[in-house]
Amino acid sequence: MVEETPQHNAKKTCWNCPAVKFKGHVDFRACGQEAFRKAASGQLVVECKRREEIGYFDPMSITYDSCPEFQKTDYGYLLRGMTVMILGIDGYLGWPLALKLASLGCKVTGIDNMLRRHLVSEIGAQSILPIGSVKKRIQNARDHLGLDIDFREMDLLNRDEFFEYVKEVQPESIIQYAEIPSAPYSMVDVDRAVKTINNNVIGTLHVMFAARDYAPETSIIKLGTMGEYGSPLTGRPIFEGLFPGDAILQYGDDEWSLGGELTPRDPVSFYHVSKVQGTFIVYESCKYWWLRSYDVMQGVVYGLQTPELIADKSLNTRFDIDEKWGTVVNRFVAQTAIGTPMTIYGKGNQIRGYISINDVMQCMVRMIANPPEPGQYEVVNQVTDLYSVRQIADTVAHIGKHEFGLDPTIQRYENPRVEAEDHPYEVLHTKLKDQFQFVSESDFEDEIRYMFKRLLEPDIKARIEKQQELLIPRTKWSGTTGPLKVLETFKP
Ligand code: USQ
Repeated sequence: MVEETPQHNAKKTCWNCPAVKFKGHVDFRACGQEAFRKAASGQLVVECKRREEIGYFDPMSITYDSCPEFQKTDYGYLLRGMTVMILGIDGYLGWPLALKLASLGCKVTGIDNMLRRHLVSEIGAQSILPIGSVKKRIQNARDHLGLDIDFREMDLLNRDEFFEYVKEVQPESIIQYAEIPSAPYSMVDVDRAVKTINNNVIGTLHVMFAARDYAPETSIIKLGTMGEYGSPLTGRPIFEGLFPGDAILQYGDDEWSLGGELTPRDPVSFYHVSKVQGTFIVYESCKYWWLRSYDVMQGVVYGLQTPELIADKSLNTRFDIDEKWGTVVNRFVAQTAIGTPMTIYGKGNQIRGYISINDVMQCMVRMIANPPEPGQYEVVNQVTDLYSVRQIADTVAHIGKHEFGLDPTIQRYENPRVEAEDHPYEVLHTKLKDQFQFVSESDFEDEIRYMFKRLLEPDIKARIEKQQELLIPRTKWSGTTGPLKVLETFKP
């Protein structure tokens, strides 16, 4: 008989479970979390919010695989009917995550202030996959997948309303997706830089204070970005947020341990600066208030399919391809689909970490299923592959030409951004695999094929053509907006 590999969180205990009430606050900083956990074993008692009948018990005495409140899923043991709050539920990632979690039996509730729709339409663009109102999307999820999703139109910046909501819902997990995600948008002018920083930073502060006061056991998953780290020119590795225990700083004749300290950040736009600020807010809140969080350094996301999204076209997630709101892989496929050139900025040797939307969903569910310990702040680098911009253009061109009969062109522009164009990029991203049993289910080329298939549907292609002008880069990091010099045009 083949022995089944135990699931990543099978032996986690009530110590990690957000359904447990910890009585009183204990300052774990005095002794370190690990030491505290050991010392607390057998001495600390808790209550279960879901199974009040068992009274007080040792949190280390019940494991997930032995608790009837947990169900076994493909993503690990998951609290039955877990209450998950998604902030920014109407977005590119928020919507598919809502569908995925609801289909796993979670109670999904979310807010959105419709800012993304508004900002995209402000520049004359729109999602090129048609999406209905949130009310309609929720109805479609009910009709096609039998799912119930709770939605409130609310601005995370409206503090009183948001605090009331957290108090009422008592989320077991909060997903912070309610951020303005565009680097170019944040660089247009002072208004947009301020709006980005204000929205993202104050929003995250609200999340942490709401958790402290109304849901202290909740597990918070905060979306950061790989762009927080920049691309260190020395080629030193990009660790997962914190230096590993054996990292050493050597200076002069002395050596110091760096273990556990936040690694350097070198953000590449004011949007990325807002994410670095978010990192410090979450890191400090976990330390001060015993909150728990995964800070997810996500690479550039691409693609448009998850099993739930493709169940029916009315369940599409939004898909932007204009110069401000579209990301590079999605843009290149859209540009090639309508016969306009792929716009490489500068040399195209810039390397970034990438991940498909389907893999993002898998990672998120695994992290939701396996919450951090009280007081634990952990960073996870959420990428699967590294590519240069030129490699992406070549792959899109190859598939477009040989499998879809298209005529791909590349146009290199003077780089509107301030970023290194030739740089080493040594990213460590082992936690997803080692701690959450994540295995990628996506193939880069297959995702591009699927995107071509959808974007070449006549009605979708027509929607891209309508915003053709908006595909051309115009936003410069210098603060001016206008046409950029074309350096080279060629057929790959
Ligand atoms: N690029 C081009 N041509 C284009 C668009 C982009 O050459 O038409 C280049 C950029 O110069 C950059 C790379 O492609 O070197 C990635 O750019 P992007 O616009 O796809 O992504 P970025 O601005 O870095 O931001 C996106 C998301 C953001 C997320 C981030 C992850 O918009 O929300 O945080 O990816 S990361 O890049 O790892 O920081």
